[in-house]
Amino acid sequence: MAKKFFALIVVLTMVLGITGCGSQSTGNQQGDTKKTEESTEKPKNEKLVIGFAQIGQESGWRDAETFSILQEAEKLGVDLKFSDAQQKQENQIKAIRTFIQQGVDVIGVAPVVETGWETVFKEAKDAGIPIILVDRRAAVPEDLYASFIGSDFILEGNNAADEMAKLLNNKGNIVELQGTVGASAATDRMKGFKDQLAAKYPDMKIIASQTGDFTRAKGKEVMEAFLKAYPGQINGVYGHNDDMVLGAIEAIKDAGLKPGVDIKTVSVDGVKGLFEAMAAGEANVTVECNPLLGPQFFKACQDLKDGKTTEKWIKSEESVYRAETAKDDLPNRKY
Ligand code: GYE
Repeated sequence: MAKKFFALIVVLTMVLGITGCGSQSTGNQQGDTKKTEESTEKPKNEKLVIGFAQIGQESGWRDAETFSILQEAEKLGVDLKFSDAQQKQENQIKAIRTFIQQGVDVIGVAPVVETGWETVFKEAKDAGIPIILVDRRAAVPEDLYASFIGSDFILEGNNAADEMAKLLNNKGNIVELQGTVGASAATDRMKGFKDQLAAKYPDMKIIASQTGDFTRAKGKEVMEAFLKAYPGQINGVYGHNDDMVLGAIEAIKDAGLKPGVDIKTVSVDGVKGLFEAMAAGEANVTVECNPLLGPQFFKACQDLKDGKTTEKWIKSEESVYRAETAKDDLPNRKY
């Protein structure tokens, strides 16, 4: 599956002329320049010209989102300038500044962390370029972005806690694998889970909580440390994403325990790998978070270009999936 995905990325990269880092246009720059010389007014792009400042490639979820954006851009014939920030906010800010200089119609950004965006968003606003927040939020005044497209992370955290309570019969010790520190998806998934325990499950305790940066490798590393620090005491692991729990499953097995049985798992995303783990009896629940945001993103871009207003929060519709139905669910999963 991973191979197939990367083969498709390679094909799209060739078709769209996109590089892994930095930003490149997919359109005909010469043609655009000519038009500028001929007309006195600021030229209106006929084609939708979009800049997208992606975070990186930290998880299967992120790869699926990137693929959805690239695929939809190709389908619609969008001139997409795509940048991969390799997890660094400074790279995302640089990319946004480049997009402003290039005069794109709309800028999409998946903010790696929540704070530190105000200055660059203001620059985009002054240049008349709307910002769409994709999949993570930024802590900025509402007039600095047009829409947020994505999930309710607090609700995901609440749902994860309810699922963990069912698995543990309302009682037990939980360790938490946090996402990237300062990312809205991590902050709110942590809060949603914690608040639900406080409100409904007084006998369930988070005994340790540490960041695994949304990656499988770090999820494994942190789980190894938890297993050493709390031998025989961990009843459940809550991961802010599936990749980290897939890493934790390896650590649990290495410690001679049965993941999904001795230590229950609940995580967020709904990637295929986690369904496979559930089907194999090694994971218990995933709270879905939809990464296939390409179609909604470009629809909002087009609306903004056409002078229409878009909803402030374009919410994703999501479900909860459990091990019991994983085998039947697997063939229908799209990411
Ligand atoms: O859950 C995680 C990814 O921002 C919602 O980022 C997204 C999160 C997703 O790395 O797997």
